[in-house]
Amino acid sequence: MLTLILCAILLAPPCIQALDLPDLPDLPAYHGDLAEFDNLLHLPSGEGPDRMVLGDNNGRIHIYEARDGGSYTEVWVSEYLEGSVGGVFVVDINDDELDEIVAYTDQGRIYYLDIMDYTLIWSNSPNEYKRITSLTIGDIDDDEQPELVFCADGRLIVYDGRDQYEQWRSDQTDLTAHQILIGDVDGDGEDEIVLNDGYIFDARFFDLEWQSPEPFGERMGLLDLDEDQVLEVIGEFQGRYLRIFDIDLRREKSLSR
Ligand SMILES: [Ca+2]
Ligand SMILES: [Ca+2]
Ligand SMILES: [Ca+2]
Ligand SMILES: [Ca+2]
Repeated sequence: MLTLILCAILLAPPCIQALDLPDLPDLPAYHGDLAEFDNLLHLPSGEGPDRMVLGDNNGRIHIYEARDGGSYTEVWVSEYLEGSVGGVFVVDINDDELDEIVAYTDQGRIYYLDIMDYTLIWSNSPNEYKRITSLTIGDIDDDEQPELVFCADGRLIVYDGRDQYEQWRSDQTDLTAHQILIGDVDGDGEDEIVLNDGYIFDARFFDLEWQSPEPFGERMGLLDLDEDQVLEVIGEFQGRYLRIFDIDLRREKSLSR
């Protein structure tokens, strides 16, 4: 019996892995989970050794290549990018069927880099935004290219990824989210933009659907935990404590029986 229970536990799908995390080296748990970092990503594997992109606090992007024995070595470093790097992405941002490296900084700069030779393809103008607190990328409308969705200077901004212009900006000027997710969190078949500071916007028409009286945590994930085919927001507070929010019911889920 005990063996059966142990097998069931071992074979149970690990829930957290269901969140869309990049594949990073399989290190022992005490090395920390690098896949959780916004500023460290594997580049798609090609012919050569495994490569990683890392954005640092001092405004530089680094490329590391795998060497024997599980080590990595730096093979390229960028010029200074204005501000601390807030996040890096690998995505076909300009709809030419080739992935780019996309990075943003806390001082309002966005950069596209070539994924093979790391040359700068595009950056926004230095004075367009003073501060970006969070940025994500997703295709939220009918055109085929992805949009950059970010909080800049207190507003939520939707920015065309290929043609690089502001498609929309919120009337709200007090938005300072540090994480943004895109997903259908109320089961109506349309995506919402979820800000960790408690705002839910319709991703298509940008109506403010709900302003939660409290934030959803410093870090969030989306998962359906109650089989109603609606994703819940799982919010992490102080780096560990979890609370679960039913956005369709506009309340924190009660987990007590
Ligand atoms: Ca591209
Ligand atoms: Ca689009
Ligand atoms: Ca929805
Ligand atoms: Ca659910």
